[in-house]
Amino acid sequence: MATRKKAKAKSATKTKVKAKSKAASKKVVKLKSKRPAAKAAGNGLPKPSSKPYGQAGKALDGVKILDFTHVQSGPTCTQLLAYMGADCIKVERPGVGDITRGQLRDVKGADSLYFTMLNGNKRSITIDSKHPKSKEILERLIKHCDVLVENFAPGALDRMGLTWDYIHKTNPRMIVASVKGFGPGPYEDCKVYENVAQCTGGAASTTGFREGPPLVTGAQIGDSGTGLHLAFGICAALYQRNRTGRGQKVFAAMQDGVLNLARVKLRDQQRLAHGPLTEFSQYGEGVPFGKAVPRAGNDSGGGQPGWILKCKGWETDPDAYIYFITQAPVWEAICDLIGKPEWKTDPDYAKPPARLPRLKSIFATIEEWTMTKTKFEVMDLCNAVDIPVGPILSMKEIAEEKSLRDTGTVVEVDHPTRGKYLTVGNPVKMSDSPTEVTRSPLLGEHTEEILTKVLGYSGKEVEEIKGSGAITPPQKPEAAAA
Ligand code: CAO
Repeated sequence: MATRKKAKAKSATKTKVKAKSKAASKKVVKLKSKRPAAKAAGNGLPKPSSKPYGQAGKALDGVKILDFTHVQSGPTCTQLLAYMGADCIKVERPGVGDITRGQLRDVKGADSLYFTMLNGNKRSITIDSKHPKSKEILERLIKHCDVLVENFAPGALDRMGLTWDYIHKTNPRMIVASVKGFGPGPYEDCKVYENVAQCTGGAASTTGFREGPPLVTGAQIGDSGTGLHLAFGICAALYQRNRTGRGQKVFAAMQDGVLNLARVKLRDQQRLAHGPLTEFSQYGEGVPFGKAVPRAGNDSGGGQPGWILKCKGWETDPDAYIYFITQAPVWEAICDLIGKPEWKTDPDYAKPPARLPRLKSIFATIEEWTMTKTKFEVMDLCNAVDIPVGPILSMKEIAEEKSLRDTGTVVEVDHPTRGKYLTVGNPVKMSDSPTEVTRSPLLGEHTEEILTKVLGYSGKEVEEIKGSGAITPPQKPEAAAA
């Protein structure tokens, strides 16, 4: 019975579809003469732009971000979106601003590099979000923007009155994107900084040398890494909104972000159940494995063994080292280059499994060769025969590297109070959405511009708002008395 019902319904639908498609095909024929081909193709996309690449606007042109971020994780996310063309309106506390403006200051009276390098391409408005008058300003901002991004401590946004229910009611199209330290669970209410995330996301326990304590890494995988994850989620939510018409919550926990980047270590944890991790030098040294993935020093995390080796000058230059990968397909080239041609046929060295128990002595032999050359000479000689190696580049060398300047990965920006500084441009290059990096805003630099040009307040209203104290720093007691 049910099957027959289904069949009936199916045939009814078929008839409807047929009728519809008949009507539609009639319509298409009618439109064909008037409409461009892309429309007629029915893929929903506009006709391909005839403008040259790079001159058809930016990827996120028209996207408006209400940026409630501070410190590093959130600002990384919104800076990337701004690099892609989004209009990023950063809300800061009057007189104070993002705490990083004053942290690790190198130039007296100027915003720190910590702040300037994470807040380029944005506009700054100061609003005391807890002031009664600010409710109306924030409401206008919420109605105007597409995405609210925040990385306050858990509960802080709600305490400002900006709950999901309120935001969603005010602007159902608004995407609300948050970074927090942890997802739901025992630690969900905790404040979290970079290294807390590295330690709880599996990075620290697997970084460092076996004999030493856990180590954090210099790359900000907890902060910038999670900002990057959040930016990805926001772009996907914007895309989905094109179909659904509604916003959604986008949430990235720093612990999850770090774990995602440490995924190969969770892989190794499961492999441990089936025997020792043979690519770890610990295996060759005969040191038994414990219950959890150990720290692997400079062992390669993949299937091609590698290690960091000294190069000429290592006695005085802390960065005169190179990462050397004994990639199996180029093993014979390695043997020739380091003067060990006999290893090509020696059964103890010729095949990768035979090499695994003796990696330590193999790398010691290769190091005897690398120590006779500078890291750049090793790089040139190895790459000439397709051996993958990586010189340890210091931050000084990276800052001065011409090719990174040429590609816009390292950019020099001018700033009114601190002068010229270097920042990292967009690490993602897009052929039709070029990035122009602009300096970070001064605190509240765009407050009036945003109130009048974006939110439509009159000059008189702006003066009233100023007088209310909603966008100005609270008066010091002495000043108030004077
Ligand atoms: N007007 C008025 N008040 C404002 C304001 C504004 N424009 N902007 C922020 N505030 C208030 C907040 O409302 C909050 O007040 P309450 O706690 O009284 O409600 C207060 O400033 C402090 O916010 P916070 O708790 O987020 O800041 P913190 O310095 O104490 O903590 C941090 C910083 C990073 C630990 C915390 O924000 C956090 O855990 N964030 C989530 C995880 C994260 O992103 N960590 C990465 C940080 S980068 O290393």
